[in-house]
Amino acid sequence: MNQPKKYTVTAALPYANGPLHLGHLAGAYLPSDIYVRYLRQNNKDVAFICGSDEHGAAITLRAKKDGVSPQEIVDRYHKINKKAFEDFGIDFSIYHRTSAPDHHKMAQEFFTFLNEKEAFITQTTEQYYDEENNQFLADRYIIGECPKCQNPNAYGDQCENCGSALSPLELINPKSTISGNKPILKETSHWFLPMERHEEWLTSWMQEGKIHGKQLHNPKEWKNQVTGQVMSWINAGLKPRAMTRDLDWGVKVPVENGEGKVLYVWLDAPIGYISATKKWADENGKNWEDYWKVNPETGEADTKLVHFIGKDNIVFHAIIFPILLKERSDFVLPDNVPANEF
Ligand code: B3M
Ligand code: ZN
Repeated sequence: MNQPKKYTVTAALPYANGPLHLGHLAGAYLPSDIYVRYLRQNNKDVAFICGSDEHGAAITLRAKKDGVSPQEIVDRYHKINKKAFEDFGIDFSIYHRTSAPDHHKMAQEFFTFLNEKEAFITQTTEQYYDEENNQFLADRYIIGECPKCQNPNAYGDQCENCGSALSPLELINPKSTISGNKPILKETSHWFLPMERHEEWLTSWMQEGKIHGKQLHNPKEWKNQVTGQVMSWINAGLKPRAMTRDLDWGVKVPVENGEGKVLYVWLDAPIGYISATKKWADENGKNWEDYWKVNPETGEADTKLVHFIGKDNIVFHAIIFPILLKERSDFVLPDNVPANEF
């Protein structure tokens, strides 16, 4: 594999629902900053990308708790966290935010493109519903016992104890985190990413660094914890995963029948890396596509994409987002996903 002309280095977008802690810095931000400083000292062309992740249940639950709007929560913590990174000397090219209109536009264009090429399937399913608050419960709106490790406080989308990706219906003794009540089941329709369609290329990509025989990265450079966790999910059988939610805070679903629904935060947040790169590139006379797309003449990746994350985020950065990037067909895939303990 030839030396890349550019480097696109991303650091996990911290939720803007509270201050950073030293674990965040040690886990993703210091390692990424050290790597970028090394690249810059060697005169490499680097886009070092981060920003606030401003959608999802963590934000709206904090807003409910504080009796303010989600926008007031994210405005407060985007400012605090951006200054904390500056004070600590983490030298991002840009620290953007996913409540920004340009991000909503990029995420909606991404969703519409994938929807038009039928990368999603729509399904009507029964979902847990909090009658007291008239709200469907997904992700962190619902907790229950993890079916894999018996953690009593697993979330509707993930167990942070064993790292399993979950769906709310798998939780044992589920409860609403808003009212504490036992939820009822109610029908709703969503757009699902049929992840099972991608098991074959994901396996070859993860184990050999190859897709359709083309060498993309060196799998020996990946942490065993990352490849091991991805292969355990693939071997357990990937399932369709809902990519939209019945919520009002987030990126509105931009297609027919999307009223009252937003993009799942883990669909929109990684696209935040791309919208942040575009804002930075536009402000610096560069072309963002050079940092995210394959070279249209050669079909080769002229950039190396590296995602620095906490270990809870492996499934999103090494399975879900790569599927979305590959479905776009002209985007590069991550060359590495260094995951650390947060
Ligand atoms: N905000 C999870 C976290 O803060 C999530 C990362 C998004 S990176 C696209 O750990
Ligand atoms: Zn678990």
